[in-house]
Amino acid sequence: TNSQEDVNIIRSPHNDIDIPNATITEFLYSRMENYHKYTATVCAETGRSYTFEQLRIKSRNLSKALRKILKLEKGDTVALLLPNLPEFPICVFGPLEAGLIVTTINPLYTAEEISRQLLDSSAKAIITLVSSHETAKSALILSKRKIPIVTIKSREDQNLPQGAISFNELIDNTINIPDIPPGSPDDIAILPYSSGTTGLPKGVLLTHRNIVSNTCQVTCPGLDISIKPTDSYQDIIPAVLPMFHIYGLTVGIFGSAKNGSRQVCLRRFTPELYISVLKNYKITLIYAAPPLVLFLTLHSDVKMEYLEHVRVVTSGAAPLGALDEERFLQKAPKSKMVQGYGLTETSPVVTMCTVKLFDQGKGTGSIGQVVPNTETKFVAIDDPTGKPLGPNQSGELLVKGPQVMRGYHNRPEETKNAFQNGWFRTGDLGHYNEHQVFFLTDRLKELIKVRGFQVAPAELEEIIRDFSAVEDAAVIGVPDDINGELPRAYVVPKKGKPLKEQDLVEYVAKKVAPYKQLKGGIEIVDAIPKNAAGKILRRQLKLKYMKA
Ligand code: AYL
Repeated sequence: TNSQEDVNIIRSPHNDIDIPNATITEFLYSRMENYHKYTATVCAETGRSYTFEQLRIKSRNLSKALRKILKLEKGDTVALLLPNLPEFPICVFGPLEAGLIVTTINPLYTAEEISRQLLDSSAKAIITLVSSHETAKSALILSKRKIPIVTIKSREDQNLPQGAISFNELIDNTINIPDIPPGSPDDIAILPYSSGTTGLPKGVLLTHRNIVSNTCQVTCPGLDISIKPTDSYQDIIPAVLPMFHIYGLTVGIFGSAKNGSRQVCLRRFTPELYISVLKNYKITLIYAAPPLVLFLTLHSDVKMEYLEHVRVVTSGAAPLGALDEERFLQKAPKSKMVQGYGLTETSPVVTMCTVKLFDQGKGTGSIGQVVPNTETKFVAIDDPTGKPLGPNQSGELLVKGPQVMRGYHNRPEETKNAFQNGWFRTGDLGHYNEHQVFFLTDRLKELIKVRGFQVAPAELEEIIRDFSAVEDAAVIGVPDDINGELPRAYVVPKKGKPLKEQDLVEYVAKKVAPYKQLKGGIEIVDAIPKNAAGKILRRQLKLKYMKA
C-alpha cells in the first residue's frame, strides 16, 4: 500500500532547516563577516596565511579582474588546476562572485587528461601555479585552445613564466568598478567531474543552491561539529583532502568559511609534512578518507599526544570498516569518529553519522543517517517500479534533496539515466536498520575508487584499446588493504602481436595520473565476457579474480 511505501522512504532524524536563498558568495561572505580577523587559511610549508577579511577582499579583487581584465562574461567557466594552497578559496570565491562557473581539475593529471576537461567544460581561463604552468600550456596545445593562464607565485623567489598573467597582481589591486550584481542561486556554480554509474568522466552541474544547501545540511543542529571562534579558541583543520574534489570544497572550504575554522593547507601528502602539522598546530578536527585514517593509526611517528585535541574525525569517500574505526580510536581515545557518505552528484553529503549516535555505539561501521531536507529509499536492484524496501533489505540507494545535481553537462542521455521518477540513483548498494542507520555493502556501478579518488574503467579501457598490440580490454577494481581498490586490466592481445605486460603498464602510466595506473595487475585473456548488447560483464571478472 502507499502508506507502507511511504514508511519505507527514509527522512532525516534532524529537523528540516531553512536554506538561505542566496548565491554561495552572498551566503558565505555574510557568515565570514563574523570572523574577519581570524586566520582562514595558512600554508603548512611556507606559513603564508590569509584572514577571512583578506580572503574576502582578494576574492572581490579577483572577481573584478576576471571580468574587466580577462573579459570573462557571466556563465563562462574558469578551470582551477591547483593543489591545496591558502589561495585556493580566493580562486573559488573570485569567479563565483563574478557569476562565473568553476571547474576543478586534479593537479596530478597529465596534459592529456587536463585537455579533455578543458575541452569538455569549454573553460575560458585557467588558474594554476608556477610549477604547473608548463603542463597547463601543453594541455592547451593538445586541446587547440588559446585561453589565458593566470599563474600563482607560491614562493617569494619564483619568477612568473613567460605569457602568464600574475595572479598575485590581480588579487592585490582593486579595480575601481561597481560590484558585480549577484546572479541567481539557481545558476551553475561548480562543475566537478565524475563518471557516475558508467562511462567517462562527466561534468556535474552543481548550482549555488545545491552547494549552499549541502553546506547548511552538514552543519545543521545535531551535525555541526565545529566550535565558533573566540579570542581564545579556533578550530584548526589540516587541509590535505584535495580541494579540487567536492569533499574538500564543500566540507573543507565552504564549511570552514561558514564556521570560521582555520585550514592548514598541505600541498601534497607526505607523512613528514602531515606529522609536522600535527606537531605544530593544535589540531581540533580532522576530515579524512580511509587511507588517512589508516596512516594516523598505523604510523609510529604519529604520537598519541598529537591527537589529544582532536574532537572529531570524519571519514568519507570510500568504505572504512568498524575494525579500522576501533583501532583509530585506541590511538585517539578522546576523539569521536563519524563517517559521512555521498557523491559528487549530491554536493556531496547524503548521510552522516552524529556524535550522539557514536556515543550510543549505534553508528559503528555505518555511514550514519540522512541529512536534513533529504529523502532516501532503497530499491531492489533494477526494479523499475522504484518500490522502497524495508529495514535490513539490501538494495540500491536513491536520493531526493536540494543537494542533488541539475544533471551532467551536455549529456542529456546520461542525465536521464541517473534518475528514476525524480529520484537520483547512487549506484551504491546497502540497507538501513531499525534505528534508521545506513550501511553500505557494495558498489553496483562500475566506478573504481583508489584512495577515495574516482577511476573510471571506461577511460582506462579506451586508453588500453589504443595500444597497438591490444584487441580488446576490460578494467575492474580489485581489493587492496591500503588503497581500498586498485585498477586491474584484462587484455585480449591482437593476433600475431606479442604483448609485453610491462610495455602496457608503462604506456598507460604516461597517459594518466598516478592513482589511475594499473597497479592491480594485468591478465591476458582470450576474450572479454560481455552480454548480448556488448556490455562488459564486470561481475564475472571480479568473481574470476576472487576465485583465483
Ligand atoms: P565521489 N563509504 C563507502 N563508500 C563511500 C563512502 C563511504 N563513507 N563515501 C563515498 N563512497 C563511495 O563522487 C560511494 O561508492 O564522492 C559513492 O557513490 O568521489 C562514491 O564514493 C562517490 O564518489 C562526506 C565526506 C561524502 C566525503 C564524501 C565524499 C564523496 C565522494 C560525504 O561526509
